[in-house]
Amino acid sequence: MSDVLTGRDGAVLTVTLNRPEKLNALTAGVHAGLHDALAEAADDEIRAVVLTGAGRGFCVGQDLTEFQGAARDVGAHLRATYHPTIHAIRGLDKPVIAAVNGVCAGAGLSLAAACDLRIAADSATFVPGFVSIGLIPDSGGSWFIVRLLGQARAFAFMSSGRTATAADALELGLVNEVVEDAGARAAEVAVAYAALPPLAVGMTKHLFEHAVTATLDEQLEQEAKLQSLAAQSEDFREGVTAFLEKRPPMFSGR
Ligand code: LHQ
Repeated sequence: MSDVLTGRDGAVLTVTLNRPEKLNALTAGVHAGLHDALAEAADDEIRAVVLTGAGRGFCVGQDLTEFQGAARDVGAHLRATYHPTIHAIRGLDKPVIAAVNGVCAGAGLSLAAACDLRIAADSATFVPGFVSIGLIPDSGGSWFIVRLLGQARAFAFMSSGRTATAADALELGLVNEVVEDAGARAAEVAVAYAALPPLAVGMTKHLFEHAVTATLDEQLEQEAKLQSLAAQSEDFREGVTAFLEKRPPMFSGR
């Protein structure tokens, strides 16, 4: 059985980390599967992606047995495996929704934080992980988590090693929603995205990323640039026509 499974349902691609007995700890094999899955997600037919884990875990980060006793260059490992995964998620012109079905730790937390939305099961837990084993947040964890939580709460949480419940995570701003069945809710949200104009959704994703480091003038300019493109799309014409004709729009993605 493959370490990463993909399944298509219409325009939604679900990517499932599949090492349930190890709470979906990340090995070289999982990384390879994840890279292939995210390449599949770039297909124009796919309009939303759900990332989840099999069994009772979402992902507990690096498989520590791979590093045990070995004098590995961790920096090189991060650059070669984790960084392309994070870039692939951020680079996709469509939403990636983490369905956090269970425990989420270390680089698994970074992976969830790299997604556009996080929907947590009420049984999910969030474990900073890194500090408890003498490491610092990696795989974008420091970049994403400070943006989600703000500096004071990001430092307090990530340096504490303290496990956050799903309710804590919601309060911290780490997750968007807490529900009983994260997979079912994420599928519902993904289907809703699939009905929206994909160019506008994708550009909105990139626009908010740009806003994080831009000045007001740079952001106004970026909005003007992307709005010119959006306004040239068939989907903009369809959106306005459907509104005027009082019917639901059908967006083609062009
Ligand atoms: C695991 C793991 C695991 C292997 C559970 N590895 N097997 C570092 C280095 C290099 C490059 C990249 O980045 C990083 C950053 C990282 O991600 S470092 C890793 C950070 N993660 C952790 O430190 C989490 C370690 N795990 C735990 O603290 C616990 O397992 C938690 C609190 C997540 C869950 O506890 P339980 O619910 O009690 O489950 P468990 O501990 O019994 O785990 C179930 C199985 O999964 C068990 O295997 P076994 O064969 O004994 O049943 C664990 O050994 C295995 N597992 N995490 N990261």
